[in-house]
Parts: sequence; structure tokens; C-alpha cells
Amino acid sequence: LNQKGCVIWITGLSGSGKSTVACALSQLLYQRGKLSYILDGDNVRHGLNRDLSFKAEDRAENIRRVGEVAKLFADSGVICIACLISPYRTDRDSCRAMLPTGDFIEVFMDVPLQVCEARDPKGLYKLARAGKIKGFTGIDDPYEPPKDCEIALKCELGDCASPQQMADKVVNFL
Ligand code: GGZ
Repeated sequence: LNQKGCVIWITGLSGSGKSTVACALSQLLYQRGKLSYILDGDNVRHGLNRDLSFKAEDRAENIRRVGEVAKLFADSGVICIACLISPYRTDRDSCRAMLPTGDFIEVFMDVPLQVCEARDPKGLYKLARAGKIKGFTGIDDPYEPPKDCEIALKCELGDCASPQQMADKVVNFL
């Protein structure tokens, strides 16, 4: 395997495009002969982490487990792309601390709540606004943006780069 493992940790609100960018990035890496694997919060919560809720301590455990698994992938030489809301800075920093310096690349989907809410691909924001989902990130649960992430992918109203362009930025960083 002609590559070194690492963890690319994509954080951001629901609907900010984490999974889409992860997918585009994985394809770009594949084209360059690099093996990657995506750990998506939404998927992992159906299996490994199906015992966890969305309260703060369960989100912390969700992120800790995915961090540990991501580290195993990185150890094996795979580029592991983890995409989770991971709303708390301290949880993300704990994952960073599991890896050698430089092997944890934090990518922030810097997308205003307004944009995520307008997209609302699964109708979850609508349910959260109606009080049918409690503790929804960005509505009645916190999101702490990174203070010094490696990459910020900024997207403003009416001005979002394509997923490919965003994935390109990550590849250039690597
Ligand atoms: C946030 C929630 C919630 C609540 C369900 N808050 O955009 P999605 O729908 O498809 O992905 C989101 C997913 C978030 O899981 P994570 O493992 O990434 O979250 S965390 O890192 O905070 O543990 C969202 C859906 O689950 N979802 N309820 N209350 N997102």
C-alpha cells in the first residue's frame, strides 16, 4: 500500500454536507490510488453505536468509539474519513489526542444554520422546530465550531462550492 494512514474528521451541523464531501473525497482519493474508508455517524449509529442516544454523554461516547475505530483504520494505513456532527470541541480534541501529531485533520463544514435548515434533506429541522425532536443540534442543542481546524469549508447563502471543489481542497491539503 503506497500511502500513510490518517484520520480526516469532518464536523458540522446536520445538512451541512459532511457525508457528501466525504463521498466526493473518497472518490478523488480512489482516482489517485489511495484507499479510504468512511465512518459516517448516521450509519455507525445503526450498528456499532445503536445503543447511544443524542444526549451529551452519549454523543461523547459515539465520538470516542468512532475515534478509536478511525485510529485502527489509520494504523492499518487507510485514510479514514469520519463524518459526525461531533458538536463538542472537547470530544473532537480527545480524538485528535489519540493520534500522532499531524495525523488528525479536522475539517469544518462552515455552513450557516439557515442554509442547513433550508436544505433539510430528511425533514429533521422541521420536526425539531415543531418540538417533535428534542435536543436537535443547532435548534435546541449546542454546536461548538472548531477554533483551529486544519481546513474550513465555508459556504454562504447562495454561494457554496461544489462537493468536488471542497474535496479538492482537502486533497490539496493532504
Ligand atoms: C442531531 C440528529 C438528532 C439530534 C437524529 N441532533 O443529518 P442526519 O440526521 O442524517 O445525520 C444526523 C445524525 C447525527 O448523528 P451523529 O452521530 O453525527 O451525531 S453526534 O456526532 O452529535 O453524535 C441527523 C440525525 O443523526 N439526528 N437526532 N437530536 N442530529
